[in-house]
Amino acid sequence: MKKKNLISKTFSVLALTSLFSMNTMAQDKNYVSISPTDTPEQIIEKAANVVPTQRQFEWQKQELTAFLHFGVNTYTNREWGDGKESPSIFNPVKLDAEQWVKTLKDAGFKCAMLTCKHHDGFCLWPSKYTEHSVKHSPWKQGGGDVVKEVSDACHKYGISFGVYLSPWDMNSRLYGTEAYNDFFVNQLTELLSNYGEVNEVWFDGACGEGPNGKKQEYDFVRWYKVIRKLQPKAVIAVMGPDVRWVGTETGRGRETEWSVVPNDNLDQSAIAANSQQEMISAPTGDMTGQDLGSRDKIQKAKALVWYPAEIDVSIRPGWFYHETEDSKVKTANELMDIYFTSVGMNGVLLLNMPPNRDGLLADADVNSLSDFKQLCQQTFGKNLLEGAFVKTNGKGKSKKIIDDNYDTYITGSNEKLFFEFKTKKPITTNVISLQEDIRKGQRVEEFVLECKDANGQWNVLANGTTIGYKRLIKFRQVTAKEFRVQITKRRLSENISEIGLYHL
Ligand code: FUL
Repeated sequence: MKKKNLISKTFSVLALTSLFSMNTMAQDKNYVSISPTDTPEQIIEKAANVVPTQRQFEWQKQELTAFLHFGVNTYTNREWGDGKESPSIFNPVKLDAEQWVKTLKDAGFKCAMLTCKHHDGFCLWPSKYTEHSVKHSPWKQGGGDVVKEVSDACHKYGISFGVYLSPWDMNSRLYGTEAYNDFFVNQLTELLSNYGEVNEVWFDGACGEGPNGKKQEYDFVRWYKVIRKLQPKAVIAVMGPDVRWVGTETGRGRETEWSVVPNDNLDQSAIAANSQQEMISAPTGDMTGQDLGSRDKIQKAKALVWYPAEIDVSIRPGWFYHETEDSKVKTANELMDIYFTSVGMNGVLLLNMPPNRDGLLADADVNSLSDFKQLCQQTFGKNLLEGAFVKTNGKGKSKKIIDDNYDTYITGSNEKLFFEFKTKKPITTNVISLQEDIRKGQRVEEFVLECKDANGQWNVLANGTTIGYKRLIKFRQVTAKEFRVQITKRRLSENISEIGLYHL
């Protein structure tokens, strides 16, 4: 069956998803409807043909993105404020947004996202629509604008800028009324009009009002339309249609992470409820929610959508800066583990780096991030397969798979792909990296890495399920000259961009 016939042009299951049709950049579509008459094989083929929008692809390629949690909580030493804080407590006398952004840029981060307004409602920019902002703080005699300083620094250093604007607002009198949606749109419009290009907008699902608290119906679709109009390149994350919250704040994605999931996962109230889970906790081992996009799951779907995972975690136990946590900053090795379980599990890492009361990133955080960068460089600076002789499905020809260029790829057609690598000298390795060209869909379901021992026997070193944009696996260290990677299960002909072996 031809791909074109498989893609419904009349998808309109939810108001939310109708927004996808506003995307004019896409090649193929990032959603598909499932018809009751589709066979199981047709559904798998449909899933394999769902692709990211251009903005989703650009977002995914970043790999490393950062959160900057900063605001009145930095001064009250709390994680959640109450909206009653006096703006007079906000006084970051040494604030240097260039230090924040340069630290991130030097460490390889591609985006900085500022908490422009957290749940306490305090605005880091002089919003016209509230008095609860920097304009009534002593900082720069009320003439300062943190959003401007951070966005200017991002544009100067060439990384993208993201906006966190909390839907829950404990300060606004309007919260709980229909007028709050107008207020919110006004604030969003300020942020998306006055600070240059914005590449991500983050809507948090958290709300601690409780059963007797205020109830606010958020007019999400209206908000999304404002974003699409003012900043068409921005992805809308978490309570939004483009990027999915991975489901924990531990830095761990899923071993099997499908970016194509049933549309049912876009249920906004369910996402909101889940985001109230513990902030930093070890993986529970509970498999609930572990399977989002398996063959079984998608068979029951009404529609499928490209909805990739973002993994948010803080470099410290809390999201905001607390001096008592200076000794609890994650080490470079811990950050590397997180890199493996986020970026290495087909996700984008959103690492929080909270500035302190002076308005600077603390030494402990800066040092740890720079050690992490060094470790990344040492580990991934050079593909140990570089210069190896490569055979694809038994034939020696293309080196596209080890050319360090994501844009060149090899497609498995009738036969599943297998690659054999022979290095000039023995290499010592314990890490594999694999990448699919996701612009053609996510297709690999299982793969295996082997090496040839001294007796000419192939031994399994690692196996995995999904690859997606990137899959990293650490395995027992070996020294050998011959390696083999086989794609053992796939949804449709796979497109492999890169394979690398490394040593950590
Ligand atoms: C949560 C919030 O409640 C936290 O304070 C933090 O902003 C985190 C990223 O999201 O839902």
